[in-house]
Amino acid sequence: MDHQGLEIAPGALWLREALDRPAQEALLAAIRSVIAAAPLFTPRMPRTGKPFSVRMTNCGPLGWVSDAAGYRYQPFHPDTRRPWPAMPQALLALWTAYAGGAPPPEACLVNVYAAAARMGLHQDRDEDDLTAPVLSLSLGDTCVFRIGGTARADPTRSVRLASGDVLVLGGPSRLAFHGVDRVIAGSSSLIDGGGRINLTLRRVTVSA
Ligand code: MD3
Ligand code: FE
Repeated sequence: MDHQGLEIAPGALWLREALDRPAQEALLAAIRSVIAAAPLFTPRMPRTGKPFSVRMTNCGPLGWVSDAAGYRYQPFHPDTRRPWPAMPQALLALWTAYAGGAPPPEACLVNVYAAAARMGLHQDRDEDDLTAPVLSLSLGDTCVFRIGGTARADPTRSVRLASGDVLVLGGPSRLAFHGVDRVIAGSSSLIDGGGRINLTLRRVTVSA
């Protein structure tokens, strides 16, 4: 696991095909077991209750959930009320390789995109520790990912995130606005029936 990466925004490192096909297949199988234990759910916007187009679940000690009551991290699944399953070892290995010595990740969000799903431009700031980077891994169909600056009106650039690509968002990019404009159907053979899965590893709490 050694990769130079391309800096697509200050502190945002794009590691193309950081995982080869066999490693992607192994990780996909691990994520299928996560989903079997912690079924996908549809997050909803706070207040309005409007559903996201992405479905999601989590693994690790904490999971991010969103419903009419608000956004939060919690240690259990919102429907089953059971603890989230453990993070696959392969994800912890990626964190060790690329997160620059940050304390271990506590949450891995699993976002599942059908062909028409997208994610509007947003910032991720629900974590208490905003000094650790976020690490993202893409599986399946390529998407058009957009990243800007720390103000919503800042200029953006887009890159196509393909299966096996890792993004490390540290430094100023940790608070950059970002989103997924669209998924390119038919661009990968990894997932039967198509679609895209994105995994984001996060440190949530400030370690002692
Ligand atoms: C930049 N996920 O889960 S991954 C999210 O493809 C999220 O599912 C997108 O945005 C997805 O919050 C984008 C790349 C990513 C993830 C987290 C970031 C970029 C980020 C946090 C801060 C800045
Ligand atoms: Fe995000």
